[in-house]
Amino acid sequence: MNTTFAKDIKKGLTAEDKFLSSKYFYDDNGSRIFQEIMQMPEYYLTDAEFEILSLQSKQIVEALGFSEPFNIIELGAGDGFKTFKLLEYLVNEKIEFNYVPIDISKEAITILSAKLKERLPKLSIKPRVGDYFDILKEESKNNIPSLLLFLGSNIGNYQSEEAINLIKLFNENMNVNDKLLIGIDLKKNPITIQNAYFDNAGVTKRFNLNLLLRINREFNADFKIDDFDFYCYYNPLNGEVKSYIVSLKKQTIHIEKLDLEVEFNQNELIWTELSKKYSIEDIENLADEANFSVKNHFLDCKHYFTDSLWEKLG
Ligand code: AVI
Repeated sequence: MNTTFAKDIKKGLTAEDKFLSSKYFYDDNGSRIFQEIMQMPEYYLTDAEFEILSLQSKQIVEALGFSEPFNIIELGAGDGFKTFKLLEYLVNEKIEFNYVPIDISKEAITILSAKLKERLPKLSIKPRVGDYFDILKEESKNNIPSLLLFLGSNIGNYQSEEAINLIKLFNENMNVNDKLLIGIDLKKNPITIQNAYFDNAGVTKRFNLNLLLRINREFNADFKIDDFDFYCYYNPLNGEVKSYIVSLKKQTIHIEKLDLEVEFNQNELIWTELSKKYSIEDIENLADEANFSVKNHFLDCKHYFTDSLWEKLG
């Protein structure tokens, strides 16, 4: 049994205001649904970041200012689809570098490596499966200049304090002058944001409810999916999209392997996800707090998204 997951379910479902963390969305099925989300026209984030890396790779590489061979270390590489454009540019320009994709999913890393070997045979790739920080610490010891990639607006899924702590941890495991390219979704017309998360086809609803199916499977629970719905809203005042699972009736759920019964009132919520949006000023404050200086913001043409380049200060 996954014991941290077990503890988190117990804690979240016995709390006054129920919650479950979106980090548990990504079992094999959830990862597949997330791929579907990234292909939805409403989910502009993926296209915007793809555009940045397709059209501005040259500028990004020039801004790095590395004069010797370097490492590109990608945290949570996933399918590596976006990164491909940056890698392709570097290979075509015959710039010497080594690509180190890190992911906790062995399956994701195997698929990514196979795909890259086929499409970019000249790429030097050193895939790693495991915990970001263990690997980052190891890599920083060999003193090769490094560019860390933390793309896809993953930082948006962390609450303010956690986001700062995570970036501070990146900083502690980097060398002075190393760079971080961080993908962040920007504040924009609230309707555009709302539509990206409350999609008409209900893909994001499936993504959320899959978490209940996962708990059924891994902990012998009896959530009936039809008795739950999905709700989310964007608050433009604080930049937060919050997502919830809604119990459609008063019901009791049994989670056998946790020896737990969970009571739900009609319309009771489980908070599942935060997807935070930032302004450029918010981003600069975040960098500042974690001892980085911001070198550039690379925006897409609609100014929906930024890949911001930060440098670790001495
Ligand atoms: C992975 N993460 C940045 C996505 C986001 O936009 O918060 C996950 C997601 N949730 C709903 N749609 C996409």
